[in-house]
Amino acid sequence: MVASAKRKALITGASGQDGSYLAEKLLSVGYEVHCVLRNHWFETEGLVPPNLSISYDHLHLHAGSLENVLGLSRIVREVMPDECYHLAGYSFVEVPFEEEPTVLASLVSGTHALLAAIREFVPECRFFLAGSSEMIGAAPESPQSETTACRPRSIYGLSKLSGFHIARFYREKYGIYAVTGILYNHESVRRGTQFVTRKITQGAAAIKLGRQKSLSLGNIDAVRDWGYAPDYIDAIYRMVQGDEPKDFVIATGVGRTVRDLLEVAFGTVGINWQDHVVIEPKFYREIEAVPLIGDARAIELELGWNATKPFSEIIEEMVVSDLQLLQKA
Ligand code: G4F
Repeated sequence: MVASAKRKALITGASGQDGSYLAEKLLSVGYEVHCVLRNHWFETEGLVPPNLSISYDHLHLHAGSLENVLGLSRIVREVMPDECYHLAGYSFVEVPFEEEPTVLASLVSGTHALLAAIREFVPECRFFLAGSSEMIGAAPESPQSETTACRPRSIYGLSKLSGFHIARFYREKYGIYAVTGILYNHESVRRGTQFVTRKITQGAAAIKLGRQKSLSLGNIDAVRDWGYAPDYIDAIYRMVQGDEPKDFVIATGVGRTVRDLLEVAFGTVGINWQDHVVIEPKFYREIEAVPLIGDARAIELELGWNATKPFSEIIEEMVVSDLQLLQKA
């Protein structure tokens, strides 16, 4: 009897929050998982990206980067994936002026290189691009859906919107199954500490343990639609398994302020946040006239997806994890 071949998935950005959860999910459902990691992860023997510590031994690793388009093309040709999940790229919305060319060029040329290689070598491969609510930017309405006009307000948002159009173009012109998830903020214990959720949960934990006295933040009236990262991985997976290639908004539909976040995080450790939070202009960003809140009814209706974890549980889980991490350190 011939064993049936495993489906092969290729993930860029695998060492990040989303990539690492996706790698675990795909392994758990029987995929052969190939990951593109930046060269520096291969330079020191035994160095394992922390987010991949659970799945690392089961992954096939390839050194590559968005800037090395020939390298990306070669990886696609070697792996011949059934599914390609393109999650790599700059993820912080505030891009320093000097880095604008790199952020824009890497996302555009990296997305194009992957799709061009798919078209040439493995046209049946399904392609997913991690888009962002920042593609929509200055929204004319709230909540925003797949039909909301896009007017990015950052180079980051503009680069994601360009990637979205490259994927759409390859779908319409070449018949590639290429889709973009318009992802709103999604958090977990693996979130980077530069993002406001983790900055606050880590800060609350450090203050509770007496390791830190204050926490400096920007605009605490800013509103975001915060969901749970593993839920968003489920949405991404469903999009790639769909009957037809379609782009979807992935969001909870509920907006909260950074103040709400402070209440839950500091409440988890029984501390009054007002006694510790300092507002610093350097972290300030303009507030959107219309808040970025997503309308995910299309993916709920068409793919049966739902957000499962309430905001307060996500933040409590992050605070508890940060307490444990700091106690171990
Ligand atoms: O956590 P943030 O830095 O996330 P942001 O900018 O919304 O971007 C995240 O979500 C996007 C999807 O919607 C992704 F595309 C993107 O890659 C990333 O994952 O900031 C959230 C809010 C902002 O309104 C910011 O002004 O928190 C506000 N904020 C207030 N004080 C702060 C701070 N943000 C940060 N990072 N640090 C502060 O001290």
